[in-house]
Parts: sequence; C-alpha cells; structure tokens
Amino acid sequence: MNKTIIVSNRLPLQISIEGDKLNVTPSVGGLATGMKSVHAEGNGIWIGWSGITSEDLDSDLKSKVNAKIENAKCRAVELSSDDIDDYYLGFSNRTLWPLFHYFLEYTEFEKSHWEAYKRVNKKFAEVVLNTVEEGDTVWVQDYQLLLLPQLIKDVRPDITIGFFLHIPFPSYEIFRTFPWREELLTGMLGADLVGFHTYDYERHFLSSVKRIMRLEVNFNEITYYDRIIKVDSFPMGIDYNKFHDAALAHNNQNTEKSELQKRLDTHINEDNDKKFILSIDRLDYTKGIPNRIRAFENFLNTYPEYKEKVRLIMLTVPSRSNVPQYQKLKSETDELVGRINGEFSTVSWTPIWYFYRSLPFNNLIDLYTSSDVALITPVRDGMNLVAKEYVATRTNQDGVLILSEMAGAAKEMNEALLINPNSFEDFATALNKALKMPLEEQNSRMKILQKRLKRYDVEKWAKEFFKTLDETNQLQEVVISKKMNDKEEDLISEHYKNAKKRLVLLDYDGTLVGFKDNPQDAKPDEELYTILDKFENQKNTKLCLISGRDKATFNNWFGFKDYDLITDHGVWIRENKKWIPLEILKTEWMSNIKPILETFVDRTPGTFIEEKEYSLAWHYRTADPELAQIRTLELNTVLTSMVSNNELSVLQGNKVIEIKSSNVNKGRVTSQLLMKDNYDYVLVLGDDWTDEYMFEAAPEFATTIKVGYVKTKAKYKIKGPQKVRELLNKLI
Ligand code: GDG
Repeated sequence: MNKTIIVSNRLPLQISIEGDKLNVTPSVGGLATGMKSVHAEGNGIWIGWSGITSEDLDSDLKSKVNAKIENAKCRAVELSSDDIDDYYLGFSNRTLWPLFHYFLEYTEFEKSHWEAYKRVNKKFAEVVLNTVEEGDTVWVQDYQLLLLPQLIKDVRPDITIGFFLHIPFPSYEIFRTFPWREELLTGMLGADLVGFHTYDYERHFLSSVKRIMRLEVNFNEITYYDRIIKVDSFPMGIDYNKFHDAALAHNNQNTEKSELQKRLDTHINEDNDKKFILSIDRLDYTKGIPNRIRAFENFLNTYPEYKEKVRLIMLTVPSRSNVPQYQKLKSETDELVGRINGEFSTVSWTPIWYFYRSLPFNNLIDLYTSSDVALITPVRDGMNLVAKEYVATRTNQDGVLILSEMAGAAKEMNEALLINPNSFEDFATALNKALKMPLEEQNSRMKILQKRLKRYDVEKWAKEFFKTLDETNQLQEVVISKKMNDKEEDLISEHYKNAKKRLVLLDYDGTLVGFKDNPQDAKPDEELYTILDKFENQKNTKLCLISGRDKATFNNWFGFKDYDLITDHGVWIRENKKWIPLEILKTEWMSNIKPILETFVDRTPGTFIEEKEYSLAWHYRTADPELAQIRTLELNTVLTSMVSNNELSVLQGNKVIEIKSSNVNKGRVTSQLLMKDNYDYVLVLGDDWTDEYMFEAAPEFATTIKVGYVKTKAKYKIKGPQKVRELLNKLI
C-alpha cells in the first residue's frame, strides 16, 4: 500500500529521559495536528530528529528510544551535537531564519554552517531513501530542509515530492544576497509542488527562480528540463474545533478553574471597565516584541484615560536562547517591561504582566478567553497561528484582534484591525478603536473570521495541498508525453542502420550546444566535431546543419569541414564547400527596423542586436526576465504593425525575436532538400519554435525530435544537447 512520508526537522514527539525512565508523548503543535490524519492513514511515516543528540544516547538507550519512536509510526534521523550547533542553531537559525525574515543585519554567511546544512540534509535524505517505496509520496516541511527535495529526486525521480515553507520567502533583492542561492533553489526544485502561506511568498520565489535559475515560468508553473513544478499558496489553518471546544468547555465551567483563571477573574470582577490586552509569541526578534512594548507606552501617554484600566498580558515563550540575538532580545524585553512598569504602575495597577515561560494548553485557553483584545504585531511572520487561535476561542463572538499587516495571516483576516507594526500611531488608534468597539461590530467581525477559520482548518489545508500535488502528477504526464524512451531510441537506431539513403538535419543552438549569454561563445567543441565528422563519413548519409545563424559565423566554425550548412533560416546553403544563395532577398527594410530595436536595447539592459546578412535579431536572454516579458510584448506589437505587408515576418525564438523576410524559413528549405534525392530515412532535430517548420515539412516516415519538453509537432521529445549527443553517438 502506498504511504505518505512526512519529513520535518523535529519529530512530532516529546521524549524525556529521567533516570532509566523514558517518556514519549505526542506533540500538540499545529503541524502535528494538521498531519494527524495523513500520518495515521495506512502505513504513513514521519521522519525527523528526536530532539536527543547521538552523544546522549548509548546503544541500549538508543534501541529503546527507537522502539518507542517506531511505535509512534516515526523514524529518527540521528544528529550529533555538532550537527545541531551548525545545521540547526547555525545555518537554519542564524542564516536562513533572519534572511528570510528580512533581518539582513542578523544574517551570518558562515561556510562551515553551510557545509553542515548540506551534510545534515543528506542525512535526512538517507533515511527517506531507505524508507521510501514505489508509489509513495513525500512531504518535506520547512526551511531546515530546503535541499532535501532534490536529494531525494536525484535518486528516486519516480517519487512524488511536496515541499511547504512555513516562513516567508523573501523578495529577490534579499534572496540574491545569499551566497549559495542557486543551490538552495535547486534543492527546492526537487519537489513537484512547492507551497507557501501567501501569494506574496509564492511570487517572490518565482521571481528568484526566473532571475537566478533563468527558468521558464508560466503563471505558477516552472519548466525544469523534463519536469513541471507547480508553486502555489496554501494558508495554513489551525485545529479550529480543538480551540473552540476547549473554550466552550472553559466558559461552561465544565472544567475546574485554574489558578491563573482565578487570578484573572479577580481582576475582571474588580471593575467592568477593566480590559485585558493579550499578546503571545515565541521570544523572537521577528515578533516585534520591544516595539509593541514601546507602542503600548506611547498609547498610555496618548490616551491617559486608559491608565489603571487596561493591562497588557504578554506571554513570551523562551526560544533559541543560545543564539546571541535572542539573548539580547531577552534583556531588551526585560528592561523595557521593567522601565514601563516602573514608570506607570500604581499600588493597584501594573500595566504589563509579563510571563517568560511556556504555559500548558488550558492556561492558553484561559488567556485567550479572558482577553478583550489580542495584540499580535510581528514585524515579519510567515503566518501566525496565535491570531487564528484567539479568534477560534471567542465562542461569544466578542473580542477584537489587532493584527500586523506583516503576518501572513493578515492576508486572510481582513476583519481584524490591521496595523503597520512600525507605526506607534497605528497602534494607539487601533487600541483605542478596539477598546471602544461596540459589541455589535465585534460580533460581525468575529463571525466572518470564525466562519473562514472553521472551514479552512489545518486538516483542510493538508488535504488541499495533497489534492494539488495529485494534480501536479497529471500535469507531469502531459509534459512527458512523447518523451523518447529506451525502446524507441533502439528502434530509431535500428531504422537508421537499415536505411539506404539518409538525410540528417540538425539545428545548432539549443540542439547540439547549450545556450550561452553571448551567442558567439556557443562555439562547437571537440566532442561535437568528432560526432559530426563521424556522420559525414557514414556512407549514403547527407548531414546538414540548419540554423538561423549567419553565414559568416558558420563559415568560421565549419568552413573547413565537409558537411552541408544552411544558414540565415534558409537563405544560404553550402554544398560541396560552395556557398549558394537559395533566395535573393531585399535588405532595405533593415534601416527602418534597426532604430526601433535600438530603442528597445536602450530601455532594456542586458539585451542586444545581432545583425545578420538578411535578418535582425534582438536577444534578451540576459535581461531581467520580467522586464523582458513586458518588452517582448511591446516589441511584438510595434513590429507586427510595421511588417503587415507580408514581406517580413517576426519570429519568436528561444529568448530572441528575429525579423526576417517572409520568404524564408527552415521548412521551405527542408522541402527543397527533400526533393533533391530519394531518401528512405530522415532525421530532424531542433529545439526552437523556428524548428517546428522543419518538423512540419518532414515526410510522414521521418524521425522528428524536439529538444526540450514543450508543445511540439515533432514525434519525440528529449532533454537537452547532452542527450542529443548521446543519441547521435548511438546512431553512428
Ligand atoms: C512558524 C512560523 C507560522 C505559544 N505559546 C505557547 C504555545 N504556543 C503555541 C501557539 C501556536 C504556536 O505556539 C506558535 O505558532 P506561530 O504561528 O504563532 O509561530 P512560530 O512558532 O513562529 O511558527 C509562523 C507557523 O510556523 C506555522 O506555519 O504561522 O509564521 O514562524 O500554536 O498556540 N502553546 C502552549 N503554551 C505556550 O506557552 N501550549
């Protein structure tokens, strides 16, 4: 039975060792809940680190721990304390975390940490590869494992892989500063579906893929050799019922009141006017804690009538306390709370109640249900589940959520009071508005928020992700339709060998050689000459290179060889070492078109004009891909209106627009060649849109092969120049 393998940095288990007693309890976090049904299904397995380093496990304890882990349908990746220091605390939390949250000043680019990150991702890959079987699906979670998808795909291309990033994906301008950016993107592109919380993260990722990897992106699909990778947003939800039901039980007093609740009640009962404002976060610099405290101070000064009336309850949960920035944040927070409490407190009122600890779930519910306002103001946050949990617990549909625009959650929680966390004014206005908001308005806002959260809960989130992953598989089938398989390759080779008279037509750029930034750099290499020479020496074989390149360049590269050459899309042919024009073409039009192309070059950095004898080409492969997309549309419109007299045509090639006489194309010249002899075997290879003319003109029995996995009239598709060379070698 096919299974789903979930992979995350940590296993969803808490393991504690006391003496010889081993305690293993399931984690209750959002991810663990979301995956519960996926994990429980069939023989689903969760792979991750147990939380105990290998140094702390002797072999006896290790087998006991592993047995418990296996029992919980999990499998452990063993990590040493060095791994944790360098991969987790180092690279994940001192490089990726600050960089992806736009804290460039905190980002360390430490080579040894990067090496550890690669090493540990490989350790995860090993365990996954030992676990995965045909037909399984792997779902990789979060920023600690960005390289894992490709490590799996390399070995098991047949396995479907999903990846979800829980933190923001930064804009290209931030991401480009990262020294190993290409490797990181390559790692992620091993997945068949890459998911983010919001559309903004999705578009930032696509923008980096376009600019750094220079890949074709069509809406939200990336073409990556023979694969299509889908990118989409899936805003993670919470276990709505768990929070809502806990709050109902709490409010109906089905459970005994906690000490904390009793204390809260004392204050609530003191005076109807007294209000609680709540914030809950891990103590992390992304959560905007110091700013929130300062903004609260400003609020009290702006609206002094709230003094002695409102309290800010701040629950900050200890996190990553061995990373220096977190230690600094802790002292800054302590100091700010101390100062403000010192400044405003009276004998009966302390403005900030500050808890630096983690509280049990029932206390969390006490806080959520007792607070009139939730003040969630991160400076950057992938999603923020606390905001959603607060809403879920408001069973009477009262209470107000103030939420930072910088949290992913803000995108789907429009009915909250959204603020810019850097604006003290926004804070003060929103707090005042929240504290004064009529119950009716609170209700109507809460109702809408709750409806959405209930519908799109964490289980739905996981389901939607899997549904899209399934669809990605179907997409894949369309792309790889016509992909040449080994059997077809053998058959082609057999036909070739048995043929009596052969015609071999080969396009050059993108077919025999890969693209270079500058077309003049895509020179033939020794290996290519050898292959072509061998073809030339085959009996009864006519080899012809057919290209849009100009005569001078081809003469320079192949002038001393015997093969036939066709250049300028079919304007010139060289047979028996003699160049003959196939067409007599006008060139007067060039002086009109060139200035137009020049204006496009001036306005589009990275583009240039190639002047050929009979055509003009505007190349844009090194330009900014988004700007190039706009400019190509513009240029096409301008040119089409100018060349409407049918004498000229505009060809859209691979990262090039070419204007040439309508009389010539590779198809016409292919037909002419075919008429010259009685061939019983025709092989045509090309990668570009202009090569489709050749495929069309080729006879029914011809073997036509498209290089690249895009729509084509050819019979087969193959991957790239390397694969072309392998095939040609096989024929000869
Ligand atoms: C990352 C992204 C994204 C907090 N204090 C206590 C406690 N919590 C629970 C909350 C909530 C969770 O921790 C915190 O989740 P967040 O989403 O707010 O934040 P991160 O930990 O930074 O998570 C974030 C998330 O991944 C999911 O994709 O939303 O943007 O940074 O569930 O309830 N739970 C208990 N005691 C506490 O004291 N029991």
